[in-house]
Amino acid sequence: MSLTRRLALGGGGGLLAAVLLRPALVLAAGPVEIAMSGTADGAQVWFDPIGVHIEPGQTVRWTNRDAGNSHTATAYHPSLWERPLRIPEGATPWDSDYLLPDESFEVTLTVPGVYDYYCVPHEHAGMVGRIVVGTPAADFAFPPPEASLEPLPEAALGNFPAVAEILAKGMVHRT
Ligand SMILES: [Cu+2]
Repeated sequence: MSLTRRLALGGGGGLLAAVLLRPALVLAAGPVEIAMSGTADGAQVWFDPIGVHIEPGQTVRWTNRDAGNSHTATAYHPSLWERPLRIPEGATPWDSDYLLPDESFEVTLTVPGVYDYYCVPHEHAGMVGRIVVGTPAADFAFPPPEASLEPLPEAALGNFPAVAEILAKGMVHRT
């Protein structure tokens, strides 16, 4: 920390100090919080926000705020139950395993791109979410899924917010 302070005070290093300070400010903000929620009777379940935009190196934290259900946050990846790849090539997939009420799980995303994830027991109820890291190309699309992998149900596919909406709003809440 003293290095940054010295540069800021030293004069002539103003631009460099600004560049060095920016990541520190982002980290000071802490993880981006995503709640796992549901109605009391369990009829509806969701992630909120369902879409978030972060910068590379930021951390996302899921917390189960649903007293009546256990949930997971699980990346779409062939290595996790043979699902289609819906995170960037080379990024590390994650699986929170079941989170009981008030339990949390966090992951730090460093590879820019689009990350789709789901809740294992509630994917068919449309409990999915999307994280955009950095700024993907305007014509971004996931690679076509291999036929051997289990495709996403319609309820999941229809729930992902558009990348453009996430970039424009920073955070997309469930409608
Ligand atoms: Cu769930």
